[in-house]
Amino acid sequence: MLLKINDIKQKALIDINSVKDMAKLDVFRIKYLARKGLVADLFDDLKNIETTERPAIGKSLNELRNIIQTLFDEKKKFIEALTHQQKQILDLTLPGRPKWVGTQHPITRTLEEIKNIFFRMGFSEAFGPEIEDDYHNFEALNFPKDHPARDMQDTFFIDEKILLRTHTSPVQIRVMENHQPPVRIIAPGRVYRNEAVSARSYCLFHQVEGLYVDVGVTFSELKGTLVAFAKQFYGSEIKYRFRPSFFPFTEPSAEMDITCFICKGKGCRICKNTGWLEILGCGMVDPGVYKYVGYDPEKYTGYAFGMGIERITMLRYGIDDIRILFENDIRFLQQF
Ligand code: 2U9
Repeated sequence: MLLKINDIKQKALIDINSVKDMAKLDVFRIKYLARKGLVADLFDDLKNIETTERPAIGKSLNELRNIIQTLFDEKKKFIEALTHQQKQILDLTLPGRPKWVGTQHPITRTLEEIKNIFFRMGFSEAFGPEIEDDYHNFEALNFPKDHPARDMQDTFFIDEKILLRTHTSPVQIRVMENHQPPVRIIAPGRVYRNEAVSARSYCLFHQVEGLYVDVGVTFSELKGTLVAFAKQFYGSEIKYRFRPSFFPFTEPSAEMDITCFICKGKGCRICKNTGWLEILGCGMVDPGVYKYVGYDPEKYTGYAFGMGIERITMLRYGIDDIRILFENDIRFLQQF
C-alpha cells in the first residue's frame, strides 16, 4: 500500500508539469482528486488493511491527498494569473493590421487593356519562343544580311544562329508557316535588345504586334483599325497623324502619332514641345515576306503594326525611368 501511495505521488508530480491550461487542470483533478479518482480508490482500499496498520497508512494517504491538492491549487493560481496578464497585453482597442493585396504590374495592366481592345475587333492571341533562330527573327522578315540590327551590339546572340528575339515578329512568321489566310492575330511578349541600359532603354521590354492577312486587305483598313484602337485607349478626343517611315518587313511603312495627352497638343516637356507623341509603327506586309512563308503575294495583302509597352506605360503614368519597371520595388508597385 505504501508503495502504491508513493507511486501515485510520483505520477502526480510528473503530470502536473504538463498542465498548461484550465482544461488540462480539470483532467488532472478528475484523475487524482475526484470521487472516483486514484486517491479515493486508495481510501476505499483502506478497509482491507489490518486494523493495526490502518492509522499509519491512513496518515500517509492524508498526506498524499494534501500534496496533490496543493499541486492543484498552486497550478490553478498560476494559470489564472497568466490568463489575466494575457488579457491585459491584448489591447482590443488597437486598430487591425491592414492586409496587403497584390496588384497588377503596370506593364501587365497596359498589356491587358491593349489586348482586350484588339480582341473586341476580332484578333486572337499568338505566342512563340523568346529564344529564336536567325531565320525567324531576321531572314524571313526580309532583313538584309548586313542590316545593323543583326550586329552583336544590337542583338543578344547565343551562338551564330540562335538569339534572343529582338521583336515579336517571328511569332507571326511561325503562325503564317502553319496557317493559310485569313490570319488576324496579335503577338504580345518580351523582347531583348543589346543596348546600353539607361533611363530610356533597357535590355528587355515588351511589345504588342499585330498582323492581318487576307484577300483585299488595304492600307485604309490598317488606318481604320489603328485609329479605332487609339481612340479607345487614349480617348476619343485625340487627333492623329501617320508619317511615312521604313521597316524591312513592311512597304509602305508608317509611324502613328497622336496629340500629346498630357498637354492636349499645346507642347510640353513630355512631347518635347511638338504637341505630338509617337505611339506605334505599322505598314503593309512586304511581299518579300510572303515568299518565305509560302503565301501567294499576288493573292494576299496584309497589314502589320507594333508598339512598345514600356514607352506607353511610362507616358501614361508619368514614369521617367524605365528601370523602375523591372526592379520589383514594392514602394513603386504598391502605387498601382
Ligand atoms: C510580320 C510582318 C510585319 C510589325 C511591325 C513595327 C512596324 C514597329 C516598333 C514599335 C516600337 C518596335 O517596340 S518598338 O521598338 N515596331 O514599328 N512593327 S510594323 O511588322 C511585321 C511583323 C511581322 C510577319
